[in-house]
Amino acid sequence: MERQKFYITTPIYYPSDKLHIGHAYTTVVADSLARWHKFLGKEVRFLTGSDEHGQKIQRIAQEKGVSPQEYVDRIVASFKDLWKRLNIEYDDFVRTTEPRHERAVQEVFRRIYEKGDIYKSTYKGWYCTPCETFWLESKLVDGNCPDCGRPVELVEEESYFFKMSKYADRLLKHIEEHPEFIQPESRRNEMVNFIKSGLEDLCVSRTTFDWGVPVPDAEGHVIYVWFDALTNYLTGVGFPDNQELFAKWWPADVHLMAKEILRFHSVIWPIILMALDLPLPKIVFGHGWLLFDSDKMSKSKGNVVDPIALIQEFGVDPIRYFLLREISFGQDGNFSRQALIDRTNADLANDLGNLLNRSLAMLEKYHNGVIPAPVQLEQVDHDLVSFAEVTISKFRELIDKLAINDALATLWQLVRRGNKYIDETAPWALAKDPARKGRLDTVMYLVFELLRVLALLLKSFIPETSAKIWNQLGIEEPIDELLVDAAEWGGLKPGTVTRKGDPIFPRIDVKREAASAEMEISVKEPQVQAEASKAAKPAAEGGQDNLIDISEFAKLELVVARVISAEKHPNADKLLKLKVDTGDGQRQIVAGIAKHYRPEELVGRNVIIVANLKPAVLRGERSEGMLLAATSADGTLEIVSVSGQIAPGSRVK
Ligand code: ME8
Repeated sequence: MERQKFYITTPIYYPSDKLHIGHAYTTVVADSLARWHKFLGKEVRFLTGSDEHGQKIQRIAQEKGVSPQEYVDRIVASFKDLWKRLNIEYDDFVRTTEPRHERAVQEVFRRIYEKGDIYKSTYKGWYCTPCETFWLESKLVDGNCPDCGRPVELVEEESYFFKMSKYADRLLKHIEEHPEFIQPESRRNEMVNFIKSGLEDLCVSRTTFDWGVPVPDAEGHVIYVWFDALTNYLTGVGFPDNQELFAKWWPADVHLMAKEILRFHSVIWPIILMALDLPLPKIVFGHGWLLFDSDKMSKSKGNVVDPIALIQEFGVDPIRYFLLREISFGQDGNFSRQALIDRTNADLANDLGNLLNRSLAMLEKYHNGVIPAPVQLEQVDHDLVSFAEVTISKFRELIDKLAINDALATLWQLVRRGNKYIDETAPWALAKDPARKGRLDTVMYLVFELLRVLALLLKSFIPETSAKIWNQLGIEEPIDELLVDAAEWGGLKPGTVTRKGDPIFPRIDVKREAASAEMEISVKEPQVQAEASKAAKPAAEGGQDNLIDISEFAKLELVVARVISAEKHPNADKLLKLKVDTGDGQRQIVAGIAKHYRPEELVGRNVIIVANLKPAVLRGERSEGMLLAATSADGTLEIVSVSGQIAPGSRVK
C-alpha cells in the first residue's frame, strides 16, 4: 500500500533582520507536526525558507552600504543556524534568490499572463513597504497602513495587474465546500467577509526598484514580492521542471503562518493556483501572535525576544515545550521569562523529570536497575492502564485537530497520574516486605511502561528530552526508528537494564529573596526533628497558656518541598541528609529520621518543611529548615507528606 503523505510549510521569513521568538513559534509548531506525521508512518515534506526580494530588503541593504545579496546571505545563514539549534528538521529551504525559484516564479507569471489573467495598466495608490502591501486610499486608517499602522507611500507606476476579481465567486464556493480550508474558524469568517466586500485586481509588478524576479520579456519590471514569495510553496516541490516530485507532493496539506498574513494565503494564493489550474492546499492555518507585555513583538517596536539567548540560558526543549504548551494554538499568547521558568519548573522538572528520577532511583535500589516482569494487576494498576489508554487516544485526536496545547495538557494529566500512582502504591513500603515482591515488581513495571510510552509520544515535540529518557530507560531499539504502534501499552520488555543519568530537567533556580548567605549559622546541639516533635506538647495538655494567635502562626513558613536526594549523614547514625526542592531553589536539610526511613524511600516524596527556621550545622552538615514528622507514643515516626499533585513551594497553612 502506498504510504500516506504530509506536506507542511512555514512562511518564508524576511531576512530584514534576525529572527525572533515569534518566528521560532511557527517553525517549532511546523517541525513538531512534521515529526508527528512521520511518527504516524507517513512520508513527510517540511518546507521553510527566506523571502529575500522586495523594496524593504533593498532599502535596508542600501542603508548598510552592502549589496542586497550580501546582506541577505549573512542573515539567511543566521536563520539556518537558529533552526539547527532549535532541532528544526526541514526537508528543503527555499531562498527566493535561488535560480530554481526565479524560474518557478517566471513560469507562474508567464502561464497566467498567457491565459489572459494578467494585463498591463498603471497603478496609482498607496504602498506599505514594511508589509510590502498595496492599499486603496479608502482602506487606510488615519492615512496609515491598516495592518501595521505605519506610514504608507504614494506610488504611481506602470504595472501588471492580476485579475483577482474574476475568481472571487469560485473561491467563496471552495471555502464553503471545504470548511477545513481556512482555520481557525473565526478567521475563516473574516476572510469570507473580506472577499465578499469586493476584490480589487492585484498589482503584481513594480518598476521603481530592481531587487526582484524580472517580469518575463518586460524590461524594468520586477514581480511583486508577495507573488514571488507565495510561489515558494511550488518551488519547494519541484515546480515546474521536476514533474514527478511535484505530482507526488502538491497540494500542500498545511500552510502555517500567523494571522497577519492569512489574507495573502487564503485569498491571493488560492486565486493564483486557480489561475494555474492547480489544486488548492488542504489547510491554511493562521495562528495567533506571541505578545510581549500584551503587545505584538516586532523588530520595529524593539520588543523582540531573541531565541538564541533563551536557548543558551534554558536549553532547547524548555523553549519548544513552552511555545507548544503555553499558547492556545490559534489564539494570541503572552511570552514572558517568568512564564517560561514557571512552565519549565512545574511541568518539566517537577512532573516529568521527577517521575523519571524517582522511578530510576527506586528501581536501582529495589531491583538493581533491571525492569521486572509484572505479576497480577490489581484495581489500582488497571486504573492506571485504562487512564493511560484513554489519554493516549485523546492526545492523538487533539493533535489531529491541531489543538497542540490541549494535547500536551492532556498528556500531562497522565504524567501527574504516574506520580500519583507511585504515591498511592508506595513502592518503598512494598520493598520492606519480601512477601509483597510481586506487587513491587508490578508497580515498577507499570511505572516504566508509562515512561516508555511518554518518551515515544513526546519525541515529536521535545525530541532531545525523549532521547534522554529513552537512554536512561536503557531500551535498545533506537527511538528514532519507532512509529506510533510502538506507543501501545505493554511494549516494555522485562529484563531491560536502565541507566541512571543526570536529571533531565534541573529546576531553574530563582533567587530566594532572603539570600541564604545572610542567614545565621548556629553551631548549637543538633536540633533533631523527631526529638523536637516529641518535646512539643499537644495544646490541650498545656491549657490556655499554650494558645497562640494567628499572627504568631503566620510567622511559620511551612512549605511543600520535594526530596531530590537522600543519604546517610557521614557522622551521625540518627541523621539523614536530604536535598529538597522548595519551588524557588534547592536546600539541604538534616533530619533525625534515619532509624525510621531508608534514604531511597524519601526520594520524590513531597514533605512539609519549616522554611524560615534559622540554619544550623548538625554534626558538620548545614541544615536549612526542618521537616515535619509525627511521632506516636510507641516511638513510631512518620513524616508528614502530600501527594505529587501539590507543587514544591506551595504554602501550608
Ligand atoms: O510575512 N507571533 O515574513 P515575516 C507569532 N515574508 N508569530 C510570529 C510573530 C509573532 N509575534 N512574529 C512573526 C513575512 N511570526 C513574509 C511571508 S510567506 C509566502 C511570506 C511568524 O518575516 C508568523 O508565522 O514578517 C508570521 O506570519 C511570520 O513569522 C511573518 O514573518
